[in-house]
Amino acid sequence: MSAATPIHEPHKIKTVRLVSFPTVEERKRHLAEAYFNVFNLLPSQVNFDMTSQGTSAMTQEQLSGQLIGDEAYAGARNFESLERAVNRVLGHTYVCPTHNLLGCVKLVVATMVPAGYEVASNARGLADVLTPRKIGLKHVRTDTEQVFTGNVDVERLRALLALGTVAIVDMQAFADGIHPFSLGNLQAVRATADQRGVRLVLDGSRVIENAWYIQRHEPGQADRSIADIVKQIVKTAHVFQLDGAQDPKCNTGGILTTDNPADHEKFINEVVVYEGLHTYGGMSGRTMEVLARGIEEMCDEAEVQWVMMVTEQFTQMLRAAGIPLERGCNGAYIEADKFLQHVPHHAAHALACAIYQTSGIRALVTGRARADSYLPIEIPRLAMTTWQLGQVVEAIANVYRQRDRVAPLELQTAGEWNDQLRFRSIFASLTPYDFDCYPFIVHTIERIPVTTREQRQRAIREAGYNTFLLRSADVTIDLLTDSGTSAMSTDQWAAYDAARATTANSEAYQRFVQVIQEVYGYEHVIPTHQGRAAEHILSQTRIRPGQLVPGNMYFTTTKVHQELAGGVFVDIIVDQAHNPADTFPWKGNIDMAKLKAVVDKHGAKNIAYISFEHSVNMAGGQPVSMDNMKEVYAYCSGHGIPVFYDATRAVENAYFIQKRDPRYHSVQIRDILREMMLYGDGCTVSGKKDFLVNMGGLLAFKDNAEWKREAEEMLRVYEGGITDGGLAQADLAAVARGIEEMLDDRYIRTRVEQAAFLGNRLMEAGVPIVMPPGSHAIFIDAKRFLPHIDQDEYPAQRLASEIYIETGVRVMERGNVSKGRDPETGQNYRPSLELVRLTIPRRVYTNDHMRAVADGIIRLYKRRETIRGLRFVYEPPYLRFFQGRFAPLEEEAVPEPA
Ligand code: P61
Repeated sequence: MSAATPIHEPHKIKTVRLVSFPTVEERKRHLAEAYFNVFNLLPSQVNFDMTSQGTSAMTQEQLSGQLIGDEAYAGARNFESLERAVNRVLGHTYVCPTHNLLGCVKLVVATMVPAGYEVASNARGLADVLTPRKIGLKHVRTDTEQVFTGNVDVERLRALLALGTVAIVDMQAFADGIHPFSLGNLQAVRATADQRGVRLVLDGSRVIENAWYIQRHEPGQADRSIADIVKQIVKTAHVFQLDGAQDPKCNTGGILTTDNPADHEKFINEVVVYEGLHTYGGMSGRTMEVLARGIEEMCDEAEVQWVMMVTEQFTQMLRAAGIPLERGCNGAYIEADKFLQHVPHHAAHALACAIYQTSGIRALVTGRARADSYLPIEIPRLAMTTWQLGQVVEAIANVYRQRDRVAPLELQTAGEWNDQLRFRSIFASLTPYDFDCYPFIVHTIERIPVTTREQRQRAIREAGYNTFLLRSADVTIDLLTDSGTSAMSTDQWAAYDAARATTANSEAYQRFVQVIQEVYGYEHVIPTHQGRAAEHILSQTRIRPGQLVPGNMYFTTTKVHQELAGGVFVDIIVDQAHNPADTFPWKGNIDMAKLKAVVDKHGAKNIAYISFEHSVNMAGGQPVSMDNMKEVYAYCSGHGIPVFYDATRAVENAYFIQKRDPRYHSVQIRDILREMMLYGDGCTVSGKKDFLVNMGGLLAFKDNAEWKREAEEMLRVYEGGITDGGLAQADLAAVARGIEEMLDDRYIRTRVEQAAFLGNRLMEAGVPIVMPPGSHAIFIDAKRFLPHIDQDEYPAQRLASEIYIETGVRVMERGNVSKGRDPETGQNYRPSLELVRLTIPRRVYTNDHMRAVADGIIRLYKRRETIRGLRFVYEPPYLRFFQGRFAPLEEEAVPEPA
């Protein structure tokens, strides 16, 4: 099992939760209002909440369980799911549900610890709940172990049990978050307990992490799976208890399991007193379902390996920065008194305040106010990327460098528990740390398939060497398109769920219109189900047969609709756009000379409109400059020619203006976009890109009511109602919310810079890509990657399929196959750009995924001479790239089976 270190998450992001980044001034205010106890801060005041209980990202399957709770008081189906999961994964027969881990402790104490008896345990933290119950805790952890520091000193335990005052032996997996036990020690404890007829009760809330340590460090365990080790751990205990908010990644809930019917009967008789009924135990049906699915999934080998690697790296990085700590199962436990040697009291609280003040991170001291001063920096499971965690490390190192300046806290209100403490303090002058990372945490994930080379070879052959025909179930990282593939946010989902369905007017429609009016400055807004629907209506209403439609390079669907309306597309993009190696920063620009030449030759009245695309897709995601938009608009207005934008990726274009045009460096994206749209008369948008939704589009006009009226006439016939355009109201609501989110400067920067990250890695290894890296995609220049393959042997098509075979990554051909044949000559167009597009979905993949993509392509590049071309075996007449099938040239031509 001790497989190679994972190189990327074995999942992609399905939904995100947005993070706010309060300013230093806001943080100081919040901290003062919180009495310098970060417990009192609200989640909205915190950027990263470094706690792992109930904060994990779930799988989409787990989340969907939330909707099928049957909420029956007795005999709920969800309880049956829970029983099945426990039987299968943990191996115990009987399950008693509880509202959470405290519920478990309550039942165990009530049924197994008579008054006057004690509990022996390897966890000190248990005292927090035993002391108030007047139950003594005998600490039996050994202090001689190096790795398995949670092991019990078996001799000491035996002696203790001989006294006859210990009611149960309690073992915690990863005791107090820091101390794992070994399987050998667990078995020895069980044997010792059996000799005395005492129950071994195991708190396995972090059983996964403990199992990983056993797999990694205990002799003879390396070849076993986590699932196998977990089951053995559980079966070694008489009673197993599990906090639903830990390893099963639920937000609450708990279970007590056993193979002993008599123990189980005691539990379920107590459960009605304290928790609920034996078939729900204080959990809602949905919680039981989410918990059941969490248990089913929690031993996934790839996921466990990934999570534990991330945790180890995180701890190592902090240690490398000199920070005194213990590595924990779920993060790093900083030794605050060593960190802040000049702070005599409440060092962990003082450190928590300093970290929040400088960076907005919350690290929390929980439980009873004790003498030890650990400040745990826990990683919420699967919710943060390694990029974010790396910055958390930097933020803490930033405090460490100026630790002598951290202000002590003066106790104002004392208390037994950490949450009760209130302090007075001053704000030390500390240099803040600014995050530059994704402004969201992961809310749910979707696991991604892992395939072998043989499986991929078979899959691509079955798909006729066309990546459009691959099943997504065979794809590990899907870079086919950024269209409709975004991860929605929880706010978008909330808007989606709240929208009321109707075929008439609605709040969702009104909000949609209002947002577009505000953000784009266009008065007339028409929803469509996606981009090509808007293109259809615009082309049909605004082109007279025979008219020209000059544009900055074609897009497939746009051009098709212009031609179906009788228009003739004319490419007037700057020459640089056709040269992949040219590094001109505005390769999306319209060439004014070409524009004027068309107008001079054909006359303004023979021009339908200018089709002006932002962040030009086919050119490699290349932006248009603000000056070019102004110039085109000024010229066209003077000649009575309308300018219609394809604003599908306008926000990404706005980011390039902010980055590359010094006059806009400190202008917000929202304002840049608004100015861009001023230099147009209307636009079409495929909402499946910038808008961060999976479906939607629109057509809008700045002020021409007659154009709107004509468009709505068509809309009713081809698309749907004028207040929905064929979309569900819920989709419109998600779009309206997505438009707000796309304008976050921090988001759009990380979005576009992710493409640059991928591009730079490829470039450094010599892989020829379209320069400069585009906004939404990296385009590989197949002509230079495979110079030995003639364009009529479809080098980009072959390269796309080879990338899939090598890496499991799906990409898209954009070259000779996409461009098609000249209807006059029947010959391939052989366009100057013969490209493969690696398109990055929004908020879905991390930089770790991108690194893996680049490394795979670099491997392929090193053996590029071995790659040959393709021939068509099936060629459709229109948009042949979607359905066409190919065969490798190196294989004999055999007739296709009928
Ligand atoms: C894409 F292979 N783009 O990039 P609809 N304008 C622009 C687009 O990028 C765009 C549309 C209009 C896709 C999907 C796609 O040959 C293909 O919402 C600049 O898809 O109708 C779509 O918007 C059309 C991929 C479309 C293709 C056509 O992946």
